[in-house]
Amino acid sequence: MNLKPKTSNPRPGFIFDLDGVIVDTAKYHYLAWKKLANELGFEFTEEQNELFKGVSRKRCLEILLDIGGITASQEDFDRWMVEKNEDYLAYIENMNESEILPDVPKVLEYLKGKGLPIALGSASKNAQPILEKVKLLGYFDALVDGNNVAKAKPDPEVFLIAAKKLSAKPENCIVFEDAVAGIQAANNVGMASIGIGNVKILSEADYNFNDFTEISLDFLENLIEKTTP
Ligand code: B16
Ligand code: MG
Repeated sequence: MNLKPKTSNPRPGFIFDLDGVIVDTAKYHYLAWKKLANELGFEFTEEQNELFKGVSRKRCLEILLDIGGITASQEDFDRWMVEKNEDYLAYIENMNESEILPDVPKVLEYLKGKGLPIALGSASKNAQPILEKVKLLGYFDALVDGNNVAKAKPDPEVFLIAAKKLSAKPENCIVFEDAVAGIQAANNVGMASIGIGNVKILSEADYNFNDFTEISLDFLENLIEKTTP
């Protein structure tokens, strides 16, 4: 009998960013930062808020203070970090499933149905309670968020930890991101990058979609074959 050794394709790993990909929490981050800016005596526009996408809370405050031309003591800095987060938590307190971005559950359901591993790769320290509020936590095999990483995107640390937790090789991972820094982080380690949002801003991504309604199941099927040949 000719017994050939069994070979199997490597498993793809799917990694989702949170804010701007799964839920539109950017508007709540904006309101909380704007409130702080106004209290400190200056304006903060939605356009400036674009700079804050995918960026850690600490870095956001540094940018905000630069915009306002404010030099803060360590004590003030720490107090404003807490204040912003408390305001943000108040905004998201009543979040529910209605705030999931369109067709995200369709994609998660499809991947789950195929038994493919899914991770979260987010800069937010509030990721888990948000996933609980919108009732999507059960789809995720691993959560990697702002509490688990030392280096911010575009450093790939968050996605590399996620790949490891999914037992997937980086080159077999597929990342959904709405921030340029996140796309760069995925590209830096050879992960397939899918930009969700404005193609002009996310032109470095391997694939671009305005949102998940544009992502067909055929596209995902082909992508899985390409990523795990
Ligand atoms: P938190 P993501 C990021 O989440 C947001 O895009 C960014 O605006 C925010 O400052 C950062 O999380 C930290 O959030 O204050 O909740 O820890 O897009 O990487 O999922
Ligand atoms: Mg994001």
